[in-house]
Amino acid sequence: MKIDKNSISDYNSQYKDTFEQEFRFVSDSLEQKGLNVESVVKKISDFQVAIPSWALGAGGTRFGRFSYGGEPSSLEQKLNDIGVLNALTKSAGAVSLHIPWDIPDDTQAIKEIAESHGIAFDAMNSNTFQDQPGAEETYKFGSLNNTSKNVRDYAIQHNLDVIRIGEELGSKSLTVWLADGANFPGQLNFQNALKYTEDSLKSIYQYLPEDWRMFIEYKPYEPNFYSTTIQDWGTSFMLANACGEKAFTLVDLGHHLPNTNIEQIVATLLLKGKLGGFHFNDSKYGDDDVTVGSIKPYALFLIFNELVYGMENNPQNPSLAWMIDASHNIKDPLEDLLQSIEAILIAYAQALLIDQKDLREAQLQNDVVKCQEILQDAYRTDVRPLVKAARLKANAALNPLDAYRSFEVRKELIKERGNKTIATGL
Ligand code: LRH
Ligand code: MN
Repeated sequence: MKIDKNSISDYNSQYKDTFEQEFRFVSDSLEQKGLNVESVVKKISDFQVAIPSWALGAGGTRFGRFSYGGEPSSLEQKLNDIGVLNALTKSAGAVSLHIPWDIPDDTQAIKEIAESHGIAFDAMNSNTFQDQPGAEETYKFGSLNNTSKNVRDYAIQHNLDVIRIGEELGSKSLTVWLADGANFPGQLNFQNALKYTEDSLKSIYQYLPEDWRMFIEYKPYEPNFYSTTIQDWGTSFMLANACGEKAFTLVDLGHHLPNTNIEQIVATLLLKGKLGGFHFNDSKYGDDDVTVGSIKPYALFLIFNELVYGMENNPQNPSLAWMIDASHNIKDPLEDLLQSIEAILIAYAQALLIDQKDLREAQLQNDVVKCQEILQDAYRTDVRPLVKAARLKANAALNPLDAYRSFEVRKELIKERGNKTIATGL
């Protein structure tokens, strides 16, 4: 299933007039406030978020999985599905692969397919949280933190294999997330577990190509329910510093205990030049991995406020890796991803409307009320016409989700692939 430019412009033609009215209304009021609308629209259209290769099929939980029909059953088909997302949004110009779920059979062919859809290869993800058939070692009691040197070496070697595959594809970064931890008090010597993890990460870091980065992803719990060795941003930050200047902390929005102030963590990591990137999703309780902006859109906006500030004031922090990490238990995976992309672009656009100079002055005067008014004025602005303008500029669909439905993409995919295909991943 491929969506060509003409279908997109035909589709847009029916919405052009309404869009122009909406856009003129919001851009006039923003220009009156002295905002450069054109530069905001440019920043939105330049924003590319990587699609997780493990979230193109129906996700599931231990209580069940409801298949979705037309799911991609190969890496080629996954790239074609991301191609559909990118044709509709022109914001999904990258994929983040998970190994071994997505080992390319023919690297050259995979690169050509990706290129044909304008998709780059973002961070590679290693997997030392599952045993593969015929595996020489088991990760049941951990991987990089395991008391067995054989298991640690086995896990280190896997990460080196992932880097090698990534190099062939043109990726420039490795994400390491470890399920390592314990389910019961007394099960683990915390200090040894952390020392083994640090030494193992350093071993992987030594093999990191010169122009690569390593992202260390933290998580408080699951699948271990008493302790996780890399449980929070502080531990990841400490390990990234121990490894070196090419190692950074990766913030998965779902990996925080309830009511954690994530925007403050983001500000701290930016100041220290150690923020590598994001796994965007949303959650109400745990690592729910639901649609971005579906539960706490204001929290996402506050995070983007820190990111916009950081991108203007923290040259010490390199450019960030933007990735989605979600699981689709009941929604059409592609519709869910389109909603997540929309939520990310809206939060970014709202944050770009914040008058950072005004905010700084109000903060210096401790005018607490004015500080909140400045933030909420931006948050309460309907920026959707700006996001649409960015799409039109990139020949994408004005309303990607509506276009997806009017092109009957899922129906086409089921016709092509049938109802029984199952995508690798979560
Ligand atoms: C762990 C995680 C990690 C991935 C996995 C698919 O919860 O967020 O980023 O490896 O999900
Ligand atoms: Mn993640």
